[in-house]
Amino acid sequence: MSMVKEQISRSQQMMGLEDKYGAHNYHPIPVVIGRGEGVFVWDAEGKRYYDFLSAYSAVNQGHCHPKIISALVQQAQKITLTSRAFYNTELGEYEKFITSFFGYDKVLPMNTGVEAVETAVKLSRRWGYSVKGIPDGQAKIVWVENNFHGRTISSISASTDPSSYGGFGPLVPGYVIIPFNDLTALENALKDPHVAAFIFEPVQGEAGVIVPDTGYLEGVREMCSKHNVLMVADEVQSGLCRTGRMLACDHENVRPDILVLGKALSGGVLPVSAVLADDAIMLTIKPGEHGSTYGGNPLACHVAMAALTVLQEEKMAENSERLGQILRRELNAIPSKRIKLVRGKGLFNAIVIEPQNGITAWEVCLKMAELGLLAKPTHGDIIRFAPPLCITEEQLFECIAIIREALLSFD
Ligand code: IF1
Repeated sequence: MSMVKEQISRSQQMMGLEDKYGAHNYHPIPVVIGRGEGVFVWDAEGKRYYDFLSAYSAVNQGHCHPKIISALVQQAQKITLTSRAFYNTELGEYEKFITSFFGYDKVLPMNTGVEAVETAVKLSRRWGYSVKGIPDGQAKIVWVENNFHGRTISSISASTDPSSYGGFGPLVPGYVIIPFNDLTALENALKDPHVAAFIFEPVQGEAGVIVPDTGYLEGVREMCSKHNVLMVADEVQSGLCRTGRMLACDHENVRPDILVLGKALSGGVLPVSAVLADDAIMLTIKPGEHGSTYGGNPLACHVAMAALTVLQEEKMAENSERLGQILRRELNAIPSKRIKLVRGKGLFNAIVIEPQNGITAWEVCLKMAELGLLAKPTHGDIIRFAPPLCITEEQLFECIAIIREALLSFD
């Protein structure tokens, strides 16, 4: 008897392959993306969506930005990787470009965001021992509750989320965790002479776009200086125009001692991250004491220079600031009792959903996907809204209409 192979869509086929052959370390929204351009992505059946997650703020410049792709393609035909065993013709130019762009003496190039965070931890400890004079092996690092800095053992050791650190112990010692947005708690923690650094996100992403009180960043800067503790800003997600300024720290004109960048540093084209600091900190790591096979590869150098140039040339911080105000105003005006809270800075926003009669943030995201807008819940009841920063006002209003229709469809 011939088995009539039921027609399943290409998307279903792709999801089946991932289920069968891939680790189950994610629970994605059931949409299979095959193409992206600017604010749009298309699924395997050709349906178009607005991307309201931007790959967790890695595609701030928009999907497949032509200038970034061109930089990639051109360099890919010359030399892509030399390793740091030798010099290469592109790295010095890039290092000069990015240190001048952000105003630091030096950069240590890495690949993923968490590698850059790990580099910041190592730099902080090394500075603590060789400059601050902390007894060897006793350096402490202060972090904040509900942080997210990546998935390595060292980063999850700072986490207060059991789904991040649970079942992966033993964890890294020497970490102190205090509440976010609490300068009194910070002052108390920094009095400990063994503290080398305070590492935090200026706006907390994974926690659900938690914006600290005005004055917090200034307070952190003052306290770190007062107690001779390095202020380390993890701007992997909050940086690169996402919050309406080039860096979230720029909102209070605060300069961290160590700046950590990733994600949109490559415009979503390939993993590129960077740690920036001045010589007194950066030169505490000597040749052969830290590195990475791909760190500072020629391809990444050109992609990153193009990605940063695009942010500046296309005034994406200004667009983020202006459209973020409109987005929050319009979200607050949606007459749905399911929206408990709207918060954000620039185009880095989130709504907190009041679960009612079985409708949670997940169902709202499925409905928005059906209507042509992609977003994903975090921590159950929070939906992050972070479109590419190239979005136009007209497109934003189309997205707001979709979000409104999705929410009201459950009422
Ligand atoms: C996942 C979260 C976001 C980050 C900050 C460092 C890193 C990240 C502030 C590490 C990475 C990613 C990781 C990715 C999903 C995403 C994420 F939901 F996990 F928490 F954005 F909020 N600092 N965040 O946000 O950078 O090593 O990933 O390049 O793990 O699912 P990475």
